[in-house]
Amino acid sequence: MEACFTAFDKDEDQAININEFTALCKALFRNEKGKPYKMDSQQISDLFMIFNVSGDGSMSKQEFVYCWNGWIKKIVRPVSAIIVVDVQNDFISGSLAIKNCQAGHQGEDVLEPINRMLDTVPFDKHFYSLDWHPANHISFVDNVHMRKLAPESSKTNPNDCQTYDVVVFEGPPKVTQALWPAHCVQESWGAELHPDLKVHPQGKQVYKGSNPEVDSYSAFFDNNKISKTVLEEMIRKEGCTDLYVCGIATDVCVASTAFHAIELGFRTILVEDASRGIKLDDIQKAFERIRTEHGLVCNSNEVKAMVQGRDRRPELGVKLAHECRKSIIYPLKNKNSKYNPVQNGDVNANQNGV
Ligand code: VGL
Ligand code: ZN
Repeated sequence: MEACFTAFDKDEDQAININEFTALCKALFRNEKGKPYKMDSQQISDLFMIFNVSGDGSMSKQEFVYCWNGWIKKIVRPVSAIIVVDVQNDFISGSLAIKNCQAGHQGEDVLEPINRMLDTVPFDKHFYSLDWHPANHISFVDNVHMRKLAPESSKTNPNDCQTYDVVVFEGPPKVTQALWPAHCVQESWGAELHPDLKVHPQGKQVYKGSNPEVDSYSAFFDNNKISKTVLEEMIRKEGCTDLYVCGIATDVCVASTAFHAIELGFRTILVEDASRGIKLDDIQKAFERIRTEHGLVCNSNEVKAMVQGRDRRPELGVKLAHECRKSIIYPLKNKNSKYNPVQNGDVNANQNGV
């Protein structure tokens, strides 16, 4: 910490100004070959404002200590987990084999990149989610007769309902549901992880979708966000900062897991070539949303350097800084301050330390 502070405090005024912070960002955010990532000055000054808590225009030693512990240290030494989503027989060669869906992806194509990452990347933790439905599950098209359809549903007669239709069930609670062929029925062959998928000896399995009345695309929460799985708790207990999400289906369970990971504050990386999906449009939309929410979409061969902290992406630095901002209590508005965080619209919420 000391050495870093001294190295970047070029003018030796015991504080880091915006120019010194710019040099720090340039040193911090580099690819594995040592080349700095391009960052615009707005991006850098937004980051600077987060850690210049007092808003006086320079980062004091005390402010730097927070920046070091909460941000720099984690960027240099992230704690990483891989979340392998639903690599189960039914999605590859069973009742919901995604090769029959619009994108024409082959589910088995996830196996090589996932296994290669498991073999070569030193993830700190390994998680495998399993879609795990009871036979009377709400998402199965053959079960549509079991529940009342709401008047506003696209189809109100169960006899008209087909696979992939999106219907509304009366409930209560009312629930919008896509209809799928029966899949991943608990204890069946289709629900087993694919036999060629490497299962890490310390890997943890997370079961989802076992409540007959609610579907669960994400490995964190059900689709109504009423109940959660054990995943978040396990990840927090391990102190993971970075989550690498991959598997099947990119635009359904992988995307939903990644969105929740971002929402929960984790630096989130969707591994594109280690995932296969259902609809091309939805896959692209998912990638765009991940990027706008300061997650990352990347390739399996880029993962090792990121996990080792040799390739450090500004996008993930920004995400972590936003999380830091949530836990900093900013001083109330000070009219004399040159860089007042309160003047920045979206920092406003922090006046009360929220
Ligand atoms: C999934 C549809 C239904 C998935 C699960 O794993 O992406 N898709 N249930
Ligand atoms: Zn399912």
